Formats: sequence, structure tokens, C-alpha cells
Amino acid sequence: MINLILFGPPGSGKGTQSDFLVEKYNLHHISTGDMFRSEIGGKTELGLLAKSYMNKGELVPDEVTISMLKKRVEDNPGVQGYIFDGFPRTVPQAEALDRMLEEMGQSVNLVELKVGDDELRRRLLERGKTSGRADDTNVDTINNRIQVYKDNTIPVATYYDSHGKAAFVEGEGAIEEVTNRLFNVVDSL
Ligand code: B4P
Repeated sequence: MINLILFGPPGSGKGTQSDFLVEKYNLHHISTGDMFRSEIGGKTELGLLAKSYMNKGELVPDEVTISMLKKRVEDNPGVQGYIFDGFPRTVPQAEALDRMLEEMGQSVNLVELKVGDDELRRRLLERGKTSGRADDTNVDTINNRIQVYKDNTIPVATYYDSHGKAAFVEGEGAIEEVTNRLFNVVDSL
């Protein structure tokens, strides 16, 4: 059984590459960003709350994100493994995930996609032309997302690295090239 955290800054290719990893390793895909966007689309109370943070490029509070994630895992027992895309984004989220997996007798490895800031801005603004995502169209919001990643999320990679459970791949280059690099790393786990 493989459980993976696909990790990286906004626009690094987490969502894009998750699809290929899901198919190759038969994993259950959990994207907290997609879950929040689905709640926003349904105009639920959780969606309204999430929108107020996401549109500014801020993180949705941990307690809300962790309980939503736990429910999703509980609702999908007996899968071959999970790929966590965009979660955890803070150390408390990482600790909560580890506790939950430990209770299930499982563990997780983190794989980080490394992409430079200029390329991230370019990709997100490009996606913003068609995605309709408010957080992809405003440069200040994009810069805030990148800064929040550096301040709050990079410590998650340090946390897994200190447990010998982190690897990274170069995330720039053609999508297929990045996919092959990821497959090589996952095969070696
Ligand atoms: P996410 O939905 O996770 O958004 P993201 O980081 O922008 O996506 P991703 O990194 O997957 O995009 P991708 O590279 O695939 O989060 C959005 C917001 O939700 C957060 O800012 C936060 O507010 C909230 N949130 C989510 N999870 C949370 C949590 N755990 N805690 C708190 N808040 C949370 O795609 C980017 C573009 O690049 C695409 O257009 C793609 O086609 C392109 N691309 C990908 N690979 C490429 C390549 N190799 N070359 C060229 N282009 C490429």
C-alpha cells in the first residue's frame, strides 16, 4: 500500500500530476483545494467560509480543513492507498494526518515538486485566463499564495524530511518529463 503527499507551491503541478499517479498506482485522490471548490460551487456554509480565505490567497483554518479531510478518508475505506494533493499545508495538518494514518496502521511519504517563483506566476496567470478562479487572476493574490507557502507550508517538508520520509523532484519541464521523474521516485519508495 502506498500513501503519498504530493507537495509543492501553488501551480507546481500537484493537481496535474496527481491524475497520472492515481492511474499508475491505483490511488484514491484527495485534493483539499478541489473539495473546497466543490463546497463553494454548492454554496454551502463551509464553501462560503473557504471562499473568504481562498480569494485572498490565505489558508483555510486548520480545524476546518482537518475535519473535512478526516471525513473524506473515513468515507473511503479499503482503498489501495491515498494521494494527498494540497494537504497537509501546515505542520498541525501534518501531525493530524500522521495520527490518523497511524490509527489505521499506515504511514505516508512526501514527494515535493520544485518550481521557481517566476514559472509559478506564469502558470497560474495562464490558468487564470480560462479557469475562472479568482485566486489565479490577481498577481497580488498569487504572490500572497507563494509567500504563505514559504511561511506556513515549507515546514511540512522539513517535518517529513526529519522523519526520513521526504523526496523531491524537479517540477519544471514538460508535463510528461515531470511525470516520469515522479514515477522513478515513487517506484524507489
Ligand atoms: P489548490 O487547489 O491546492 O491549488 P494550487 O496549489 O493552485 O494547485 P496545483 O499546484 O494543484 O495546480 P497545478 O500545479 O496542477 O489550493 C487552492 C487554495 O485552496 C489554497 O490557496 C488555499 O486557500 C485552499 N486550500 C487548499 N488546501 C488547503 C489546506 N490543506 N489547508 C488550507 N487551505 C487549503 O496547475 C497549475 C497550472 O500549471 C495548470 O494550468 C497546469 O496545466 C500547469 N502546469 C502543470 N504542470 C506544468 C508543466 N510541467 N509545465 C507547464 N505548465 C504546467
